[in-house]
Amino acid sequence: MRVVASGLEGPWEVTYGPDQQLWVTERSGKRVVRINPADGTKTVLLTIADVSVTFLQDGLLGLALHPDLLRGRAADFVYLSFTYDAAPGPEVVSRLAIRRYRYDERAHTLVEPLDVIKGLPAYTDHVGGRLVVGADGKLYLTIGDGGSNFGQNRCRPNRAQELPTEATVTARDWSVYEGKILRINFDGSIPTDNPLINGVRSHVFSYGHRNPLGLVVGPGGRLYESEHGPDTDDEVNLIEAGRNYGWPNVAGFRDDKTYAYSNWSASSPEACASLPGRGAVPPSVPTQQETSWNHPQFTPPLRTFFTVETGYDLNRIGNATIAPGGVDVYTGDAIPGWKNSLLVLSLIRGAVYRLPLAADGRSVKEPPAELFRTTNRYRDVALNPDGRTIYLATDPSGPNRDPSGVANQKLANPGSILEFKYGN
Ligand SMILES: [Ca+2]
Ligand SMILES: [Ca+2]
Ligand SMILES: [Ca+2]
Repeated sequence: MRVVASGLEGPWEVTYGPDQQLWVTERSGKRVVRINPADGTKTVLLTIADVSVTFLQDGLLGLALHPDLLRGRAADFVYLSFTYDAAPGPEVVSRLAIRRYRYDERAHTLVEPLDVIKGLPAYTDHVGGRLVVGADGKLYLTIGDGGSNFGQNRCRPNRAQELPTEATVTARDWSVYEGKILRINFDGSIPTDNPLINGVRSHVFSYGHRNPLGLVVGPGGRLYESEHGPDTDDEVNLIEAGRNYGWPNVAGFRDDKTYAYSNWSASSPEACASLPGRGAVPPSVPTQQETSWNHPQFTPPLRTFFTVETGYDLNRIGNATIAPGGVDVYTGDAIPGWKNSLLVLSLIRGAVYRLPLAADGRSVKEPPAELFRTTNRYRDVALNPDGRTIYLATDPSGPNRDPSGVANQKLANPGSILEFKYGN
């Protein structure tokens, strides 16, 4: 392991560019930096003044490079996702946006901002914001459920199962996009071949997501995603058009283990706001077993971290979760046995989990192997095309957990890019 760069303000996306440089967003620093992986030299390409940072999940988030960047095809474009304040005045009304910039290769700056889409939902928890360009030349963006029906937001109805109508699409009311993965044309419009869901075509590609923080394009153009479960059942999913990934009716598999959907906002006759936030779920809150809900498009995960039996000790931090960050697919030949493996990052455990994919990419062959364990929170990953070199971005702060489940706030390499190299 080698520290490539440190002192970064929340590195959130790290992408290996066609210029053999690392392209990094700094979430709270509101900057895009280009880092030379050989010597750690940083060049600030852009600072976005109107990025809004209000808590530990929002700010400057995703970055996706146009497939023709630096190929002389007049498409030197970089796409960024970020939160901004949509209301004038002191109150912050957070929304998510995608903006395009052109990379000026000579000046090493990002210029000519053009908003692709604005007004997407962002709330005070579970923002999402991971952005990729699919093999089909469309933008894919993850949006979290806003933390609705959970913690401080438990009285806010969860909308991950709610679908756009013709009326909301016509009104450009994107608020219903909480808990969705979107598929978007480069100009922000709705692709004409997006799935019809309940008879409506919108930006929605898939739905029923909780806190999707990882998204990557794998072999065959298949999309793999990672998302946080509640206190069990973090998921790794194969994302396909029009599918329903279950949240909040199902966490992980439809197995009635540990999780049942208690809809706090529907509490009656006692209003949710009058209920205590701790302790057992009060009887006024309707609670539904996973198997009492069924949906023809329900799609279970490829793998959970972790599905445990009812009664398992969930009081120790991260006992049945890894809190997944970014995800990537290793497709090289250099590391024996690794070809076509998913690499899933953990925030809470400071580790990377390698999941070997079956030949058709539609299932995971073996249990995960744990790699690169350090006292850090791994936020995102990039792979060098040499197949030997893996870059990991680390959070500047936040909880980590030692193997016995004791929480630890002191991180070994906060706000850094770490390199792990195979062999030599
Ligand atoms: Ca990445
Ligand atoms: Ca799910
Ligand atoms: Ca379950």
